[in-house]
Amino acid sequence: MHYVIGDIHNNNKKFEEMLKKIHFSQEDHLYLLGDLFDRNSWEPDPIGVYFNMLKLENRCTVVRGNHDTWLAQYIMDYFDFPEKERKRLEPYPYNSFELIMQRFTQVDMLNLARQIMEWPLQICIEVGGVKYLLAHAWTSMPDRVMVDEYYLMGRYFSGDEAYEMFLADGREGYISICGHKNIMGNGMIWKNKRKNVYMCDCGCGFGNGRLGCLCLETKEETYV
Ligand SMILES: [Mn+2]
Repeated sequence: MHYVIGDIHNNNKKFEEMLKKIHFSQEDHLYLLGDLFDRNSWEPDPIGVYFNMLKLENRCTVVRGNHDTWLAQYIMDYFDFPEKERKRLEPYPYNSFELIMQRFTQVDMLNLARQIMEWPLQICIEVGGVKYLLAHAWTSMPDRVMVDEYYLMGRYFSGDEAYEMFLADGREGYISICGHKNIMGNGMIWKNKRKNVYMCDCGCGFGNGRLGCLCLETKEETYV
């Protein structure tokens, strides 16, 4: 089976719980829709999320989210800055940088940042004869490559009208699956009437949120 999981946001406990609940096996493949890091004020575990993702090896594909990008860019900027002057840098506005700094060396951190920046902004896959576009905030037709912010930020980049149109119509010939925003604020995967857009962020970064998982073959939704 092919599974898609939205924004994990440092919630390693729910990530592990989900893999157990869907009985994720050697034959399965997992797509993560970005925003693995930041948020979760009660039990944040960015390194746990990262190692669990690494453990899945080639059974896991990650598309990059805005928070992943911001973290990677901050890490690179931080170590580019002369050591004595780093105190003058604005602190990273979320918790992941500080938490990872407590355990990773400079080399580890820069490797993490480089790896994050290699995660694609959009992937196009075919499962059971159906074509899918997977991106963090919204998708483009594969032959129309847009700037990073387009895929990372969705409505903030494009304006509300274009975003509403995307949610209503999707992309012709594809099922689009994104994360980034829990559309109804109810901790559920959202889908449009045409069933060609699925929004999988279920608010996992927030105390009352959940982690959602969509199975591509069955369209079954699983929540923890
Ligand atoms: Mn996001």
